[in-house]
Amino acid sequence: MDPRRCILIGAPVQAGTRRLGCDMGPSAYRAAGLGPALAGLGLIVEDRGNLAPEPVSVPPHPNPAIHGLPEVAAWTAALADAADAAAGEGVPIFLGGDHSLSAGTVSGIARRAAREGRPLFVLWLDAHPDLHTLDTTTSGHLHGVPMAYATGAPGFVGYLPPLAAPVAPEHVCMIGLRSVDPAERAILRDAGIRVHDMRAIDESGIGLLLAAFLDGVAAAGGLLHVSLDVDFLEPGIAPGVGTTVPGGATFREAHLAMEILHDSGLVRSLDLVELNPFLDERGRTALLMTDLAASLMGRRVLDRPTRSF
Ligand code: EXY
Ligand code: MN
Ligand code: MN
Ligand code: MN
Repeated sequence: MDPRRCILIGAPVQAGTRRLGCDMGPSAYRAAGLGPALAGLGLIVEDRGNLAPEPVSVPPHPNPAIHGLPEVAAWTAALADAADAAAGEGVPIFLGGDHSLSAGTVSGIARRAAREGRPLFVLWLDAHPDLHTLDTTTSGHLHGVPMAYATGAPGFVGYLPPLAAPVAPEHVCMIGLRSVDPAERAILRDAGIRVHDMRAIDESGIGLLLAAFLDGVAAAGGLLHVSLDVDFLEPGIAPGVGTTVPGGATFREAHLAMEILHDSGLVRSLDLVELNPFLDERGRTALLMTDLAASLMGRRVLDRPTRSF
């Protein structure tokens, strides 16, 4: 596996939300210049285009709210295989697509980590914990369930693909939470997931919180998957998302997090999720996410001059 090889995999997943537009995400990242930005850092970039999953059949679920379950099941299977394979060659970067895609990417990387005999850790940068099960979701939007699935919560068997290796909740760190539903709150309380909400960022600084988690990953000899949801960011700087929540991470906090992740050398795979180009303003969110991904993947001595949008 070559850590300087970036493997771009488009995942135009839309089924996880009724708000249309996320399926345009991969195109927006390409238009924003993600490939050239990474190549400009001296990295090897391979864009494998967009995945197109084979349809699967899934029985109807008793929760009548649920939307898009067969499509999410198909994406989960395809993305798990893609993540497992690509992580053996380089660092896969998944261009979403809504956050339901992480059911596939996290479970696929977990399968690879288990084969390599190493623990998988997940850094979840999001306003939401995405910890609903198929039974607790009231919106029925499956972008709200991927972490419950990937950590082996009950109720997914027979609906989403069987998990080869559930992620240990103690290996998950969520930073940026500020919108948590009651059912998710109960899971968070009991599961042992490490959670740093926005107040913790305000009080301690994102650098200290992240460094403490990364020390644990390094000490355990773990692999790290990072899942970056656009709504982790303050909506004023990242309007291109369907689930804006005020009070998110600032430009500097997000960049610092990416730079610390880069310096750690621990990141094995990355999701860029929830970008909705239809809601964006002249591509500014796509450009910011592209800059953040570049800061995570490579070190720049000086930041580039501000680009006009
Ligand atoms: N918790 C809410 C729901 O389940 O509908 C909102 C989920 C939003 C999920 C976004 C992607 O992070
Ligand atoms: Mn999310
Ligand atoms: Mn979110
Ligand atoms: Mn920077």
